[in-house]
Amino acid sequence: MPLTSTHWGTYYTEVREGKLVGMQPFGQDADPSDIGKGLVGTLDAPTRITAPMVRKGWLDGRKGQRGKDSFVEVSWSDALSLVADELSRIKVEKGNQSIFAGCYGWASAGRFHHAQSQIHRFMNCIGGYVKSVNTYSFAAAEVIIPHVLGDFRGFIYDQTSWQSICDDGGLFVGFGGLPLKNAQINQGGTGGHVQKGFVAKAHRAGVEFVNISPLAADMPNTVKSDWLAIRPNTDTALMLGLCYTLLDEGLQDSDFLDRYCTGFDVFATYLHGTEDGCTKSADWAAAICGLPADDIRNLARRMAGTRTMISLSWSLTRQAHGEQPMWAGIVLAAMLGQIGLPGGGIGIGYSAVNRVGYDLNRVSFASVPQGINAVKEFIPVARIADMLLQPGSPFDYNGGRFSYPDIQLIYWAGGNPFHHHQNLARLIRAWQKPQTVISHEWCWNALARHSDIVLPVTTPVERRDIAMTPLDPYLVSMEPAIEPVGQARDDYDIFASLGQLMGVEEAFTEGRTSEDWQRWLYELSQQRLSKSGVELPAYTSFREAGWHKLPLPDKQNIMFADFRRDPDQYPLKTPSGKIEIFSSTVAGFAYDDCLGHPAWFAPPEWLGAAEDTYPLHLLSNQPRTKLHSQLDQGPVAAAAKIRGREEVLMHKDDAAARGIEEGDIIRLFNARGAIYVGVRITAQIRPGVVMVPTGAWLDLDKDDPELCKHGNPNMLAPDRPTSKLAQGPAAHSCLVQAEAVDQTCLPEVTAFIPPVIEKG
Ligand SMILES: Nc1nc2c(c(=O)[nH]1)N[C@H]1C(S)=C(S)[C@@H](COP(=O)(O)OP(=O)(O)OC[C@H]3O[C@@H](n4cnc5c(=O)[nH]c(N)nc54)[C@H](O)[C@@H]3O)O[C@H]1N2
Ligand SMILES: Nc1nc2c(c(=O)[nH]1)N[C@H]1C(S)=C(S)[C@@H](COP(=O)(O)OP(=O)(O)OC[C@H]3O[C@@H](n4cnc5c(=O)[nH]c(N)nc54)[C@H](O)[C@@H]3O)O[C@H]1N2
Ligand SMILES: [Mo]
Repeated sequence: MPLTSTHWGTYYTEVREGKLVGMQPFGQDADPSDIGKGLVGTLDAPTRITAPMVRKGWLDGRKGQRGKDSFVEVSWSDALSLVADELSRIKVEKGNQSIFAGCYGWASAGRFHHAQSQIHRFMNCIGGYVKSVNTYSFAAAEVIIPHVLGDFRGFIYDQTSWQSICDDGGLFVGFGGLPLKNAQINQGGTGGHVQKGFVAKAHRAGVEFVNISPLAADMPNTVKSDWLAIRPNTDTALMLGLCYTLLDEGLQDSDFLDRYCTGFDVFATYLHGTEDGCTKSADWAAAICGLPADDIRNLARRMAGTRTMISLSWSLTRQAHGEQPMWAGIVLAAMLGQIGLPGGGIGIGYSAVNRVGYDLNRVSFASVPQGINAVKEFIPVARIADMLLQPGSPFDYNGGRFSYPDIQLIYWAGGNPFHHHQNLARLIRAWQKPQTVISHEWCWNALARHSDIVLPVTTPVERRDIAMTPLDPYLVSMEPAIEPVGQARDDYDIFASLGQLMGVEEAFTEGRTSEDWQRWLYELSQQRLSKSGVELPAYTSFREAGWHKLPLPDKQNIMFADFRRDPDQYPLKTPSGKIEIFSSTVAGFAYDDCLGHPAWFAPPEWLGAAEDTYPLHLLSNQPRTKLHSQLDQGPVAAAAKIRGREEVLMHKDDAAARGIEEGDIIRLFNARGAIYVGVRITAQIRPGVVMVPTGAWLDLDKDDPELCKHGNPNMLAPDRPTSKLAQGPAAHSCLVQAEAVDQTCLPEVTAFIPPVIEKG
């Protein structure tokens, strides 16, 4: 059976009569994910886009509305001419700075057919595009942490290894828990899932776990853990209460603070409330985060008394002031003085993806060269609706002041903004502004439906590729399982054809076929790895073998070990070379929503500000049965739905108070919109908190553009930046109300019924 690689693992593809009928686990994977089975039945389902499509209203002189119109099927040659002519026209009339191809998104695994790499290379060939910076995953961390630790990207996949925690750790404190459901994923693929095994091993080795989360399930029940059911978005207050307790009881490591940090004195003044008159004591924190003050004091003492790893979940960044829990968590770890020691210190995102805490050799694989973008305009990734609605308006970002470009054409490949963005009703309004929207998709999700021209693409199981990523030791030769469905083409071939029409074919392809590129990428990687002492088999041997595992290092990674050993020789890349508890750079930006040291800011929406209208805090976590919106149309995601709708976890008291019962479809709503979701009642969530996983394909009611019948939580989440510093997304700061509805007249779910298509 041919092998394939996905972001959720490596599988053998089982094919019968030209159809994919099974995804069999790869023998090397001790803990394979079921998500892959979600592909079965989707490839040629009605949701598949089988030919190029043009929105009817766009063809008829730009009438109608994106997202509501029918489509006209056209030939590839007509579709490509339309796209090339439109790109050329906009370039001439408005310039490349009016083309947005910042198109964020995960696309698919595979080093060559990576949609983002392809589109950005192509756009650079035709004169550039407005890009986006940072990610939806952890934008706030990407911007604040370089000020505090000197780097972010360098550290994120360099966390102290699980093996070190097993050998030397005593206590693991997870702010945002340790959600194993998320470790099913690894960007670019994985040959083996390791988090579950590591967590079990640490537990057997005697490491104790504390789950700080509104959700009990954020810690695997295989480890006995203390559950501190914190109010959402109050981790910074809890951390400050812990810091204050350490200081008050003389438990801080003053030598560490002196030698490795700067600015503790300013922070201590803040803890004591010298200026604002507010002592950040455990009692103060308790009132904010809804936990007993004694539990906070006890946790501080326990942390100071044992080797402690503080893990900060990436989700903490996706809330208002998401910079603060990252910074405060680092400062808390600095006060404990264990940064750079085996098994302790600070960690970011254990179990957020499979890679974190997995000892790997640092290797650098070749990737598709991106060329140079001649356009300098950019946006922080989550400011897309602001950009479309307010061209020319200024915005702050990391100390700079910029302005939003005036976008006339959007070109998207490999992401789904109607999955990832917040306040979707607002995005849809903003999305009507540009003259033209072009996308490459394989399925009729909301992105495809909201495009003017949709070009149908292949999926990874319909093309050859190589999975190789520095985030996993396995290289996988991805072999096609089936022929491309309908007229689907690879992103690369589409851009090569457009290149031909626009006179940049040679620049884009460099005369290489897909196969030539893959060999080129592999052999260049082979040369690079060889220089660092890692040998790869010859290209043809690798293809024949199907996969190759890189050797694992024989030493455990301990983040900041060098810095700890010799801070003069291995300074951090901060202005002081030390951990910046106070950053004069950030203070110098003079932002009212991000000071020079970590601080508590009450979010605009949280339980502390909840009133009768919207008394519940909505979290929208990563879904356990899919990756974002990918494979929501498949059988694995379907099995977790309640009568075809996304689930909501709700505390039994909140359900009882509203006359809601297990399995009911209910309406969640706020001023931004409403969704229908199916109820799962539990005692394992903090009362007052509801959780709807992300990923349900947007399915707007035809009479109510603010109602999603299928349960997409981004109808409710706010489109509000974390702060002026990072301008990151803040989905997790969201208040809602829930109500029972008449179960006998629910609107039909239509998410998976394709739009009306006319033959051209
Ligand atoms: N409320 C809320 N919202 C969130 C989050 C949250 O926690 N709460 N999390 C955020 C986070 S962390 C992230 S990373 C984002 C994720 O947001 P995205 O990465 O945008 O979500 P995906 O559904 O993975 O979108 C990938 C798209 O690429 C398409 N695709 C797959 N393979 C190919 C290919 O080969 N070629 C082309 N052209 N297309 C392809 C898929 O069909 C899919 O539509 O969501 C963010 N949104
Ligand atoms: N199965 C699956 N796994 C995935 C993904 C997926 O779509 N599906 N997406 C991948 C991607 S792109 C990313 S970026 C990572 C993200 O990884 P994370 O950011 O870790 O993912 P989340 O599930 O959003 O959040 C983790 C937990 O944090 C808790 N939490 C939320 N808000 C708060 C808070 O204010 N305080 C505290 N203490 N806890 C809080 C939630 O209960 C949640 O279960 O996941 C990756 N893994
Ligand atoms: Mo993410």
